Amino acid sequence: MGFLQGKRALITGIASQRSIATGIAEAMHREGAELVLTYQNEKLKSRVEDAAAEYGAKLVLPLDVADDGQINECFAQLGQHWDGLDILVHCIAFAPREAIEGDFLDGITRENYHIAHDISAYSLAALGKAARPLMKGRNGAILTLSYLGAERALANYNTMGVAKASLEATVRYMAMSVGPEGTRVNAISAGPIRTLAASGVANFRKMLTAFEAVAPLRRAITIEDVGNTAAFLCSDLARGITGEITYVDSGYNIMG
Ligand code: 0WD
Repeated sequence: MGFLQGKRALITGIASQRSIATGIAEAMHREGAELVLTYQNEKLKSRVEDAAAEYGAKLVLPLDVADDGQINECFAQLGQHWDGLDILVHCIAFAPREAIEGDFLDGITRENYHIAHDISAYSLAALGKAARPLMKGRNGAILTLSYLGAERALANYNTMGVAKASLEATVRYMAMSVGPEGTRVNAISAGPIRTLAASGVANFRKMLTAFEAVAPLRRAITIEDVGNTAAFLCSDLARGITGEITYVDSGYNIMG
């Protein structure tokens, strides 16, 4: 029997087979969780439906986190499908291209800053707030994905780094908010993985090569690595862990 047997999980952020959310769906399904998946737009719908078929998810819902109406509708529909939710996985980030390349100040505008924070950080709080009534009192877990650029100034990551710092602080404040109801909130700070989102970051390939040379484990991270840690963090095995940022990065962050 898997260690997520009987758990119900909503997983956002599947955009391709390479998405980190795909690795998380795979691991959670393997450990016995029932899944519902969301897709951002019509273009991604059929891919997410394929993933749903693979992981036995009986419901697939549209969810663009820029739209409050869609957030409300998503949880209304989820509430009709399930009478409670145990796991919420947030695998969503976006920043306009010019805000994630070159000189930080050259690429930043009020609009870019706003979009990056709205989609990449505020959305975690928005989903957590909408999910709260369904998650209350079930020893549930919320999980999001961050990156080292939240705490170090890394070339090109720029505005997304600022948004990830906000996301990590949001994890801590949410943990304080829903902890008394038995819900935990954590983040995984993943090493670089070649996904659609990563291809938007300038010089990603060069960064990956440098990462493999320096990281203690001398290898890149896979979506399976992140998926397995996500499954653990959202399970009762991790019931003492909340408000934490867990590094799944071959140890890269410990290096000077
Ligand atoms: O190296 C990496 N790939 C790392 C990614 C290292 C550390 C962290 N992360 C984070 C990302 O910042 C993100 O928060 O992991 C999370 C998942 O990213 P991913 O798996 O690397 O990327 P991808 O497969 O592209 O999924 C991200 C998805 C979007 O895909 P695209 O590429 O089409 O933008 O986030 C979703 C979308 O499906 N997304 C949204 N979903 C709902 N509403 C929205 C939105 N407005 N915007 C983006």
